[in-house]
Formats: sequence, structure tokens, C-alpha cells
Amino acid sequence: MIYDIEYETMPREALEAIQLRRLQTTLQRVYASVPFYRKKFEEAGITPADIKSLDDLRRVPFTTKMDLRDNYPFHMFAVPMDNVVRIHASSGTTGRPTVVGYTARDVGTWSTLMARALTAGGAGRGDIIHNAYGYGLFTGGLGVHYGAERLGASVIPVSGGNTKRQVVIMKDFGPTIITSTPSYALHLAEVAEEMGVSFKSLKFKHGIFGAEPWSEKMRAELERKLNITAVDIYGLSEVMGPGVAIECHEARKGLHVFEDHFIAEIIDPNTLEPLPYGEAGELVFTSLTKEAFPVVRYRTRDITSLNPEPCICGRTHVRMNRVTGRSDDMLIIRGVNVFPSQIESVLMEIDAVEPHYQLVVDREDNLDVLTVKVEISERGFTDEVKGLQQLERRITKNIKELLGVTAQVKLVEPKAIERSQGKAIRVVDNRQI
Ligand code: DLL
Repeated sequence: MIYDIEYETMPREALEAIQLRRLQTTLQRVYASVPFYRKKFEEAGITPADIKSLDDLRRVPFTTKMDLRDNYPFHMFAVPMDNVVRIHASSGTTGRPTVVGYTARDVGTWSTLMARALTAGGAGRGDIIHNAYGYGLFTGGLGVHYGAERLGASVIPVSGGNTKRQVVIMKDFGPTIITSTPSYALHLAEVAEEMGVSFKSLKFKHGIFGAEPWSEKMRAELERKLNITAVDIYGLSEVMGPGVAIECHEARKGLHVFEDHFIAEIIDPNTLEPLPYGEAGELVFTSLTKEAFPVVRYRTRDITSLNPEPCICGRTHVRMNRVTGRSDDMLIIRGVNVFPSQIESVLMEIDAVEPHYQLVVDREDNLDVLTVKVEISERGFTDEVKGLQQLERRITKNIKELLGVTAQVKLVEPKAIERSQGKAIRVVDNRQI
């Protein structure tokens, strides 16, 4: 099934005509109402009128997460606050989160795109969607929720956590679609098994998984353990939230980017030059229909490639391949974006520790476990176990408060963390995904 047959199967030429028209409108809007963009355009010596073709987009400067941080919290908004009906946020590189806003029309567009996405993933009216993405500032929960309602499916807003209760709900309510991070879905499967509930006895048909990197190996495991077909959904708060791109359940081979709403480019992260279809590089997005928070050539830092080949599902929108990595050091821990620099800023505020630290990430029972090893300073060094435990608890609490993730803090003796010759190795990621 295709939700929006006209737009999703539009021939390339017609699609590009719409893209160009919408791009020009977007550029005019940001130039007129966001001082940041006006300044950037002026520095580049261009005005929106200079962009006469889609190819001209390469003349427009990039936008980065740092730019969003510098304009914290609302200075990137292109409409007055009176017109903003929703605010979401995600982690930034330092203490400041990235804040995004939506007009009522934006929420409507997002809902429609999520209805499209859920349809591509195999959902329809009459389905019951077990939505285990977190509800809150994170876009996952509410994004799927509004899309499910727009589609006319029934949605269970179960959110993340409280896993045993989720298993009971799955058994009693008979949901047919599951939406969550792939790692949480595997964890759910494990807990269900421990509780003596077999997924084979449940009614699930399809799973729609994203918000963190995963692999074909994990897909096979999810499909087998949950007795479903599993599709990959991609998105990011800055560009909208979930529903920027999704695999169709028919092919499950790359994610269709909703190109009538977003222009995707791949660039070389070093030279910043656009790369042709098929070559891997950093994904860059320009929004075409957003009102409150348009983004122009936003550098996602996600590494992937684009595939223009026709798809068996009939959609004409280009497909992005799985995200294989990042061009920065962002980690995703249980769905929460974490930058090592944020942890560092927490540690730096504590006198008794040194700025020598290492983040170790493991996956235990399909859940991410973050250990922060940090050297205690000579001053802070004490033989008293109680004092050390108190300090560990304090750091854990500060990390939780700033980042929303639970870390196991391990104080180590001065000089215990190996000094590197070049770049310090701050992150040891042992997850096999
Ligand atoms: O993760 C939005 C989302 C919610 C997508 C639910 C899919 C499902 P942020 O919290 O802003 O938004 O994080 C965005 O997460 O730049 C990627 O690095 C990563 N990411 C998201 N989806 C995928 C995916 C949401 N399918 C960041 N595969 C992005 C790999 C993904 N990485």
C-alpha cells in the first residue's frame, strides 16, 4: 500500500519541479525571517533569487549543529512564537540541547509523512501499534503517535521502559505493529521469553525500527525472534523527527527519502563537495515545506549513500542506504544522543577528578551500558571507600541530570588511564550490532 500515491510515485521531472518551487519559497522565507541565514547568504554573496535550479543549491552555505547551538534556543525559528505550537529538543555537543519548533501546519505535515512512513512499513487502518519510542522532548514517541492517528490505526502510547508491563500489554491488547529502537525490541523479546510469552503466540506482523544504528544481522535476528518483517526508519529532530526516510516492507532494501519535502545530498565531509549517487559520504538535508524551523543544507554527520534505482514498491523517491557511521563522535546510548564533550563538561565541574576519562559502551541483554572511567586527582584520592562511592554517585547524578542517561561511573587511580601519543581514545565501543 502507498499512502500518498500521487506524490510518492511522481515521475522525477515533476518531482524536481516541485522541489525547485518549494526550495525557492523556503530560501526566501529564511532570508526574510532568520537573521542567521540572511547573514550566511550575504557572506556567500548570494540572495534567494540567485538559486534558479536545483543544481544552484550547492552555492548555498551549510548549516551545522554548532550554528543551532549558537542560536539557542529559538533564534533559528522563522515564525513568531505565537505560531509555534510544539517544541522538541535533542542533545547538542555541549550542555545546550538543540531546540526545534513546529507550527500547527508543521505538525500536520509531520503527521502525514509519518502516516506515509507507517504505511510503507506495513501498517494500515485496523492495525494496533505498540509504540515503545519514548514520549517527551525526543521526537520518536509523539512523531509515531500522530502519524498512527492520522493513518487511522489504533496506537498504544506505551513509551519506553517498564518492560514487563509492556509484555502483558502485548499479550492482552494484541498489537500488530511494533515501533521502537531495534535494541529495545530485542530486549522486549528477551524479557517476554523469560516471562514465558512466545512472540509466535502474539499478533505482530511488522516492526518499524530506528533512532539508532543497526545492521542486517540484527534485522535477521529481529525477524526471527519477533516473527515479523522489520523495516528501518530514519529521521532527526533538526529535520523533523522520525519519518524523513523509511524502507518499504516489500523490498526492505534502503530507505525512501520523502523527496517532495526534503532534498537529500551526499557530501564529502572533508572537501564539502557534493558526491554522486552511490558514493558514501555525509548526508545533508534541506527542508522544503517546514514553517517554524526550516533547515538549509543541514549537515547531519550521518554517513550513507543514495540509490536512485527504481524500487519494486513503485515509489520513485530516492533511497538512502543504512546509516553506517558518523563523521563526528556522537554516540547513541539507549536512543539518547550523547557527545563525549557533554560528559567531559560534567567531569570538569568536579574538583576531585582529572580530565582523563574514557567512555566504555557495551551491550548487555540487548541494552546499552555506558561506563565512565575517570581518574581521581591526587587531591581527591582517599582510601575511604565511602568517600569514593559518594563521588561516583554524585557524578552519575550529574550525568543523568544533564544528559538523561544512566552511566556507571568508575573512579580509577591517578594515571590509570593509558595516555595516548596522539588523539586521546575517549570512547571504546564494544557493541557488536
Ligand atoms: O532519532 C528521530 C527518530 C525517532 C528516528 C524514531 C527514527 C525513529 P534524534 O534524537 O534527533 O532523532 O537523533 C537523530 O539518530 O542523526 C542518526 O545519527 C540517528 N538515527 C536515527 N535514525 C536512525 C537509523 C531521532 N534508522 C540521529 N539508523 C540521526 C541509524 C539513526 N541511525
